[in-house]
Amino acid sequence: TSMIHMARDAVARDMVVPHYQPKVDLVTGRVLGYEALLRWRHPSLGILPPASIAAAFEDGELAAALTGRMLDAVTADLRGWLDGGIDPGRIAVNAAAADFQCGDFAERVLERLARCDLPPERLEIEVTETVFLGRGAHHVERALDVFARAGVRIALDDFGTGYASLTHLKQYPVDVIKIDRSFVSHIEEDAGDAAIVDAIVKLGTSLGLEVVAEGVETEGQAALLIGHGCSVGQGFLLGRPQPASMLFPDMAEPK
Ligand code: G
Ligand code: G
Ligand code: NA
Ligand code: MN
Repeated sequence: TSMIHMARDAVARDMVVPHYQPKVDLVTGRVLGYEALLRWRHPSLGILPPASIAAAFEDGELAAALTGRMLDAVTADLRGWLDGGIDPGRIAVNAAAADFQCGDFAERVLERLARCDLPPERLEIEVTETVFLGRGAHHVERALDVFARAGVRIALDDFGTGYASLTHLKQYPVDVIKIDRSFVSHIEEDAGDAAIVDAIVKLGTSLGLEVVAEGVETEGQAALLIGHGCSVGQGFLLGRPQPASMLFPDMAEPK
């Protein structure tokens, strides 16, 4: 498809850039880290969201190439920040189901970190439950164990929208669950959504996990989340995804 061609082009011509969205302590306002979100810098159309190349994430080779580009960019940015005396906290990168097909995804990631002399604790890998269903599913358990032993944290993204989530929490070394935006958006007016958020927070907390609310857009939502015991959030209220150069404007852009 033309989308696949566009994605190949983006990879080949190095037009993949991360935008960083802060993860914030809802009580103190402190930034705890950032999620790197893929953006495609199109030569004439400008900055495009990942939906514009969504099909690429279904293609094993391309998806892995896109994640590789993201990891290269993120490790370079992180190295630059640390060298410049800036502590951006922990950086999360999204992995697709296809990333696990190669069987040595975790080793490849750790190698990239080592090459930039970055501690694995600086990185978080976000996966959705689709990784447990994709073609690389049989590699996922070992990969997550390799990450866990190295100190890379694992976040379960879009939590609550998949299936068999509870088994996954028990079976895999998950550190963080991210409550899907669809539950958070209506927490103020929908008692059902509020009950689901409350249950996820209780579940995560009692399992010793960090619980992050996605898509926090209003002060009212933030206040309710704190009331439900969820003290970490991400969303437009707290900060929009921004290019590296705009995160720490006092610092020269890392080369
Ligand atoms: O802003 P947003 O449009 O970035 O993201 C849309 C979707 O794309 C989200 O579900 C997000 O998790 C996913 N996504 C963003 N960046 C990446 C990436 O680098 N790799 C993968 N696999 N998914 C990403
Ligand atoms: O699936 P994932 O959680 O990685 O999706 C991240 C996506 O959500 C990105 O497209 C990002 O731009 C978007 N996003 C982040 N914060 C908000 C928000 O507060 N509201 C909405 N509608 N989208 C958000
Ligand atoms: Na994500
Ligand atoms: Mn999500």
